[in-house]
Amino acid sequence: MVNAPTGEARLGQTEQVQALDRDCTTLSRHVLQQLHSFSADAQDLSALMSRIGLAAKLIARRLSRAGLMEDALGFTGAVNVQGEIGRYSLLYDPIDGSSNLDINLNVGSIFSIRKQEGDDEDGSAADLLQHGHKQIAAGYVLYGPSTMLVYSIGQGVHSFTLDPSLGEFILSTENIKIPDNGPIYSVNEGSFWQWEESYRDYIRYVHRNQGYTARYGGALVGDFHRILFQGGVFLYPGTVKNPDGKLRLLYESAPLAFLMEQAGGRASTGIQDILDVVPTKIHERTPLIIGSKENVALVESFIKERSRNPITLSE
Ligand code: AFP
Repeated sequence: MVNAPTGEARLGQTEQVQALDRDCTTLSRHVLQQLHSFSADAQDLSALMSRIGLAAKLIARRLSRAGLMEDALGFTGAVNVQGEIGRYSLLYDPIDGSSNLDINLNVGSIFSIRKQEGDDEDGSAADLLQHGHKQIAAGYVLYGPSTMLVYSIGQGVHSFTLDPSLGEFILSTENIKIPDNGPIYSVNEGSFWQWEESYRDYIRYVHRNQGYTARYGGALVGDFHRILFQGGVFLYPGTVKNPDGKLRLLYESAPLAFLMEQAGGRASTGIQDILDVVPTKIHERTPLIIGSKENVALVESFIKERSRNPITLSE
């Protein structure tokens, strides 16, 4: 019978040795490898990614103690904002899915990096009101059983797992590719009564056909992460309360669309690609259909059908 304390000590040392043995590609090293450059721009971008990694570690640490600390639950961080660092503008949703915090379920952070254009003298950040192809990097952090950071600088999508024993994000999967088709559809069906008929047509279809499974976590980052790895589609249509959808273009839909296209998937408003949308205001909302190519196309087909035949006999 192994004495638990000694056993735990041995297990701890083994884990730490394994953590140091494997090829530890850290986040900042990977960014510089991806850039194949040590230019000032590359150094700035690597430094910015390192700061994002540090912020993620600080949030992960605070979340790991949620419930033990005053007001850690329902912690939402700053309002969704953007900040300027050197040559770059960073847009981020610091805690996406904050309503999950009160019940200790996963939440995430989403970020988008754009080149700063002009001097933004009036502070309007007008240079941010451009389509999503202007993004040079994007990613998210998923605070779950482990803390994962997933990012792209336009050369594939790569995931890192926070190793608490090292205090570093270590490369876990390179060049993630989403399946062209998948079984998951992720949507809040409680809003069915608020949707346009085309979305209802899609839901009726998946209810009547084999091979679909519903998963909805109430936090975009966790739902997106599941679909990125298993295939399928996440949708947040316009509703009575939010006719343009609930999700924000610049710091939710556009960064995830950047990642999804890098992973071989698609992201659409139902009418046009998310990355083609040019916002008129910083906090603009859009409907979002994002995931495997074939699953996104199926949802769009119901929208196209309804636009051709707007009035049909009710089901
Ligand atoms: P909260 O941050 O208010 O929890 O909203 C989370 C979110 O913006 C996104 O993460 C979810 O996908 C979506 O809202 C859930 O919205 P519904 O509760 O309307 O389904």
